Amino acid sequence: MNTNTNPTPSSPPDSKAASGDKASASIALGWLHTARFLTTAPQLHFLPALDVPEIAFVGRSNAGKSTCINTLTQQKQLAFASKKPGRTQHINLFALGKQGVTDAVLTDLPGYGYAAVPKQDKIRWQQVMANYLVTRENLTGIVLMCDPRHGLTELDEILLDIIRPRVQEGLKFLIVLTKSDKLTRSEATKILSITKLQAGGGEVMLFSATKRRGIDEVAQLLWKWAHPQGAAAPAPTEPDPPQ
Ligand SMILES: Nc1nc2c(ncn2[C@@H]2O[C@H](COP(=O)(O)OP(=O)(O)O)[C@@H](O)[C@H]2O)c(=O)[nH]1
Ligand SMILES: [Mg+2]
Repeated sequence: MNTNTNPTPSSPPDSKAASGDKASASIALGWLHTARFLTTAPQLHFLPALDVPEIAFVGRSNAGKSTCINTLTQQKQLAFASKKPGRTQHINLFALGKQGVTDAVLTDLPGYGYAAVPKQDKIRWQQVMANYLVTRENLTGIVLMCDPRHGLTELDEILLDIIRPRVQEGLKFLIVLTKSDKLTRSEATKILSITKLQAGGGEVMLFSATKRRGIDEVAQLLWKWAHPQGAAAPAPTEPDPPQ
């Protein structure tokens, strides 16, 4: 049996790897918990120019983006989770970093595809988002939230086309399949492999805020994106340096 086919990413088979994973997951989650509101802007040119790594969260309205951000940061109200999709119309920036020293920024981009938003507003927001994704200089990674019961929609595909050139140049990319608690095990396995084919060089992870699945894995990946040199935290898989 190949243990790699296990669709539940939170149960690594090897106990040594598991303890290393636990340590780095707790570093990553501690770091994400430092998230604090930085600024909000209705358009790209109002955003401050920054030189720390920036990770953007994007996705259709109702995909579970706010819930995912709140879960990762372990803060109930950081991103506004709403039963009325389409209401978050600003780009919101959150600073991350211990001791108040910002070493990365999370960006919550407005959800797209909500039917009740007037067409002009939709077009304007698609332009703001495309502009951001193409031109934001310190953008290091993009996390695309997708409700796996709907799969990647036309607007998600447009977004993938927009970011493809930057992904080819090294921009990190992750598709988070949210609400995975709504899927059976075999549905989860299937949608995971289909989405991996569509991800064009990006990673894909199953996630559930309610069942608390995939949290450690996503947190660790974001930490790595923001700390490519492994700064300020021991790499748990490395042997101890000689005394
Ligand atoms: N079952 C389940 N529902 C979720 C999960 N994450 C979000 N939701 C629900 O999906 C809806 C949309 O979530 P929200 O975070 O506001 O989505 P956003 O519009 O993408 O920010 C809300 O009713 C959430 O309670 C999850 O992991 N499991
Ligand atoms: Mg939201």
